[in-house]
Amino acid sequence: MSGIDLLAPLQCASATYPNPDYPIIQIRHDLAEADIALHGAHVTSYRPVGEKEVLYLSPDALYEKGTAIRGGVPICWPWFNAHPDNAEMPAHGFARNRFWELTGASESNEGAVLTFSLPCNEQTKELHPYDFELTYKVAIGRKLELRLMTKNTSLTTMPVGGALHSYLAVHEISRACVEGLASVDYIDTVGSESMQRQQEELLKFDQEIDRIYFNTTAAVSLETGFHRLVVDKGGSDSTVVWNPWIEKAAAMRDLPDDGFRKFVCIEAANARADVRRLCPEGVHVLSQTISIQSP
Ligand code: TA6
Repeated sequence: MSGIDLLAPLQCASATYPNPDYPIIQIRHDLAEADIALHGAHVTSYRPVGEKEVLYLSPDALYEKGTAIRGGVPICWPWFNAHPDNAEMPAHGFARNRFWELTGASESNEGAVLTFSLPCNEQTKELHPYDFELTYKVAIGRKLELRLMTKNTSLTTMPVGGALHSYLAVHEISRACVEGLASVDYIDTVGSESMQRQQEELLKFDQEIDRIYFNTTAAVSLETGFHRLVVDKGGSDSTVVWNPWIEKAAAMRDLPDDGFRKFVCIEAANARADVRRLCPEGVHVLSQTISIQSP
């Protein structure tokens, strides 16, 4: 039985939210199930029918206006990580910290498609002094397809950075492995000094990993211990891979101390030199497609 239950109350481990002011959209389709919080247009769960959950969602995630949900797919926009000029600004921009509008929902034999929009207003202009149209299309089926479309409706050129910051569930971090970045140069941002290095064949996890791979448009694969995921992208020449490891995880109030063992973030990004500059009426689409590789 298929269905899109719009604006269902949130049920989560840390609290039960009968609060209609924090709605979750629940998609139950013959091919896949997913949950999307209106806050941040935040996909918090995606599971093809007959498969295990693809996304990691922290059991300690906070569901409150202004705070990004820890896990799922946070939308980092219109900048990645720290604001380039003003350290007072929220990390990863403001799209993930406010309520979006649901502007479309449809379903077919292939799955369900939902469209969201983030209004441009005086509050956003205080953070990002431009007029824009920001639309997010989420297609749920045998794949999870995410498309973030930015249109510059200002009269001046607008910088657009960010990432689709996907938390991918793994059985045990020490057995997770990323393929597809061999020989790609990256910026290692762990520690006080960023270093440029080159990736060896496989990326495995035995320490904090916080890397911006640049000049790469390649799809990558992740061996999760549950399944092998293929993570493809568009509109991005930089891929970010992150795991906070022990110390950083212990310092995060919305992540269990051992939560780092259960996810790898693989992000389609426009980071550092890959920030786009949109002329008036220009459009940029950042996309990511996540699928389970069939055996
Ligand atoms: O994507 C990697 C990263 O930029 C890390 O440096 C870390 O800050 C992570 O994002 C999570 O950021 P958040 O603001 O969600 O805690």
